[in-house]
Amino acid sequence: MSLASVIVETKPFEGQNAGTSGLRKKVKVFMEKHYTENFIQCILNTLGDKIVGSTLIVGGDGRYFSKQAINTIIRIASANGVSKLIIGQLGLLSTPAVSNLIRNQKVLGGIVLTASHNPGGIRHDFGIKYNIENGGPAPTHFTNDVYEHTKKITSYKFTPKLETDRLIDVLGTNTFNVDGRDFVVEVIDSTADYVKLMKEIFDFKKLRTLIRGTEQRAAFNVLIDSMNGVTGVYVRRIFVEELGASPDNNVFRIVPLDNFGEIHPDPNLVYAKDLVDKIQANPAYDMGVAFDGDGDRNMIIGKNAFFVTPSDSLAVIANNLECIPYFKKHGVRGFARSMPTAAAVDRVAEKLGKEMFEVPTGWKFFGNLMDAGRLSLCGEESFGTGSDHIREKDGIWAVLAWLSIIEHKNMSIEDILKEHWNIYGRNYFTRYDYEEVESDAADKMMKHLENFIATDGLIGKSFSSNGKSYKVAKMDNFSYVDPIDHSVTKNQGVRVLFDDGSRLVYRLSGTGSSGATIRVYIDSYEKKDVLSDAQEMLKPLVNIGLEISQLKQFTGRDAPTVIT
Ligand code: VG1
Ligand code: CO
Repeated sequence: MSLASVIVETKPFEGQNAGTSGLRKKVKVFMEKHYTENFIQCILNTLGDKIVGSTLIVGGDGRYFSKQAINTIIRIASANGVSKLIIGQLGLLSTPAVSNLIRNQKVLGGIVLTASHNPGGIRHDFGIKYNIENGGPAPTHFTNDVYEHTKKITSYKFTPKLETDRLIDVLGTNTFNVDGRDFVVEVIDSTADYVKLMKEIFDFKKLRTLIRGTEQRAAFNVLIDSMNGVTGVYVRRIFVEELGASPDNNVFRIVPLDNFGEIHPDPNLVYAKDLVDKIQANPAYDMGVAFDGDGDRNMIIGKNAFFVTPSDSLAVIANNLECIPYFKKHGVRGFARSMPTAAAVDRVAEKLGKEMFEVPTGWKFFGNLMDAGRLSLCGEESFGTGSDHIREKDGIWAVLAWLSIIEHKNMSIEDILKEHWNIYGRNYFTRYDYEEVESDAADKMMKHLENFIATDGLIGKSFSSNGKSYKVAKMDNFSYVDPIDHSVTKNQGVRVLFDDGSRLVYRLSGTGSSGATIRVYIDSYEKKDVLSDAQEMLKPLVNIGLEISQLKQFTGRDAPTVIT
């Protein structure tokens, strides 16, 4: 039977513009009549003629409203002439798995249904992100085009009679006829392709020996926390089934829940406190790991919850790539980090004679460099690490990379870090987040800072706190020229650069769904004194950062919501 599509009249909604990583709003906003439909149609409108006969990947972290959104996508895509949708079973695909599928199935792109580390459930956040042919997040010019479409949309195409009920629950291929054309929905195993990729990159045999132990070497005891997010299904397949980890003692919260069990699925010391407590309480654990909702972020801690900053994690991986088979085979090109990320990896790049890039916050800025063959490994201070095996950051990849290094070096995480600092010195780093600040107050604070830039007001000025003094050498608002397509991205964060190389960065988050989140990044390099407590070490700079920005005065906040 052929199904007929219809044209549904609609009106534009305000504010359908992507932030750092897709459109993120409260679930109740996505539930408004036509809201989700409009946005999906506008993605397809932006793709234009390419959409007819195309294949798209669809999946996400399984958060509340995913199923409804997938049903909408099926009905709108079919009506617009898309030939095929490849959907993860139950709608589950981690963000890295989507990136991989787009690449290995050689399709036009993918729609990722996630608000990542933002909380989920009916009262919380939902998100939609489009990834392009290379598997990476759509670049700014694309998301700007989508936004322009959302401002003038008058109708969308829809196939109302296409029966989607339970369609994504069962593996298999379903063929429909819409307006006389075949339209296929293929429901695939969420993990198969991704597991295959990981097996090509890493030596699973060695890693299994590490996890299980041998007669000569005790088992390396990990505790992996999926925080009730989508990585649970991958953790079970990879760590339990392939690498022999114990389902009872080595993994927890590995069943994806649509509200993440009402926790904030953000792997940092505050929101992954359960993991930190468990590792602290049980010294038998050698490593603790947590992921975010959609599986692109990772946090690594060692025995007794020894914390590895993501900036250091990146540098250590960069310094040890030779123990990962993928890099032996493909060679190592350049390295990159987002601007607020501490420069630990820069020192490794210098020593190894690799190109080093500093890009704005957000993974979309790494894609061009990877496609041009200039970038192998990159990361962000926000718990994102990844390589050119795909075009998204990849939490599970990062953990397998760490395990490969540990297997190779036969050292504890803490000792690996200490060895690294002894060679390279240490970038002490901390980030203060002030979440859900009143937008107006946050804007005023940023204006106040920009005013210093405009007037050169701070250059040459010294600030002191707790007996330490810092002199401002330079101040700017970071802007980036893409070395490949020469596009310019401005206003990516106010930087105060001191003459000893220490640094303060201020920016507003682009992933929140209400109010504003102010992020203050504090970074200071020490050549010799590498074993101090980071918070103690950075206290003076933090105080100076608060003084310069007058954050308390503008926002009324005495303390940050999260310190990393
Ligand atoms: C945050 C992080 C950024 C990351 C982005 C998406 O953005 O700071 O480094 O790329 O989240 O990560 P912002 O604009 O809120 O600072 V995810 O795992 O939320 O897709
Ligand atoms: Co994420």
